[in-house]
Amino acid sequence: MRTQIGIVGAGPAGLLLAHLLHLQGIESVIVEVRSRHYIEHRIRAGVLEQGTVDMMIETGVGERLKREGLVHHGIHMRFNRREHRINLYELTGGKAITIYAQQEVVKDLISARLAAGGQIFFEAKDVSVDGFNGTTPSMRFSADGKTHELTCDFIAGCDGFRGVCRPSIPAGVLTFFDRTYPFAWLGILVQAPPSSDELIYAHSERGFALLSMRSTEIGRLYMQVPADADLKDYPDDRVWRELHARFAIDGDWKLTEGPVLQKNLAPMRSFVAEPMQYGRLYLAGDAAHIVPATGAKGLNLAAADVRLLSQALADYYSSGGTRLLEQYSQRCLRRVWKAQRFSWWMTTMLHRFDTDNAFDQRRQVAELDYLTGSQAAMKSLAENYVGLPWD
Ligand code: RFL
Ligand code: PHB
Repeated sequence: MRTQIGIVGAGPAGLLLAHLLHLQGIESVIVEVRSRHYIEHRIRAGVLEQGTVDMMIETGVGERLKREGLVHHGIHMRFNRREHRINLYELTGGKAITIYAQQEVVKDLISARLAAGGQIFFEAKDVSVDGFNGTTPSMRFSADGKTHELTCDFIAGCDGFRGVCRPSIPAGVLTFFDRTYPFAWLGILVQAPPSSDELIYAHSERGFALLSMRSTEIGRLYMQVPADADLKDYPDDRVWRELHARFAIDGDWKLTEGPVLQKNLAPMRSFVAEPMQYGRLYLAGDAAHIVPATGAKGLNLAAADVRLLSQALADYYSSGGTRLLEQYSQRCLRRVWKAQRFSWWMTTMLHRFDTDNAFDQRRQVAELDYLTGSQAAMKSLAENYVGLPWD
């Protein structure tokens, strides 16, 4: 089997890359370890930046997003039992975020890809990549009971943080930058109308909590728990009790409970691998970098990476030029590091650290107080939150 671009992973990065390449007349094949059903139901991100939304609409995969996505013009910050709204729309000259679940993005991209005759191998086993340090990259995998070898011009490693592409790069080539946090997020999906029209980021002495949603009928709530927390220690009533306490404000606001449809834990980590390329293997999305979810940036960064990669590959196939391919890593990393900084800042401002003393806690509250009282500070948050310009 032969194609132009071999793509490992059918997450947002791999699927969007295949779609953007197709629009430029470039062929690709995607190889994915999980089943279609699994990736179409994996619950993860919810917040799309303005640029990600615009890109989906402009490239013809935004019809359902336009119909079903919830456009939000602001977010709320809660601390000291009070709520403060940040008007993203006004502070950014008319930009917004859209709530549209990652698995819906994945569904839309899979159906567009298959409708265009694209090939995706689901439930592939023993996926490996080879030859990318020379001129003949290849991928091997088994699917449908057969072993396949796919030769290609380039490989795109879009296989997430635990994929095979990054570890296939020889030792010593990449430099890793990382930070782990002493907490994780416990997330619940709730069958009840969200208790706020807009997201609420809550700082409290008991730790961070976040109110988000998936639709007008389904809520999504998160709370900070210790990094080694075990779900069995968090029955629903304990989670609700904790959420009520963390969101509490003076006034008559109430958190509406409902049946918990799903409960999971997500680790918090910052990670960057540099450079994002070796030979003819290009890394994109979580395969190259991870941000703590507090900034809602991971999926959006994956979209920004593959936008640049598709442009660089289009330039290569149309003119033979390699300049954009050579610049790929450097151009991505400028944006990645800004998102790293923002996500780290949001995380450290809002979470409770065991090592914090009373000074640190006062300082955190002062930071939130400054943020919500300063147009300049709110504008800085807003422009990062809705998404920095692509380049
Ligand atoms: P993915 O989505 O992990 O996709 C990688 C795909 O590769 C497959 N794979 C392999 N395939 C073939 N061979 C192998 N050896 C393979 N190994 C793995 C996997 O099965 C998978 O299908 O990476 P991608 O495409 O880079 O996308 C990144 C995003 O998924 C991620 O950054 C976001 O979910 C992060 N994130 C958020 N991002 C946002 O932009 N906005 C948000 O609101 C937001 N909220 C979140 C989040 C992540 C969270 N968790 C669970 C960590 C909230 C949470 C709780
Ligand atoms: C979500 O809705 O899943 C979500 C929202 C905001 C975040 C992270 C996750 O910062």
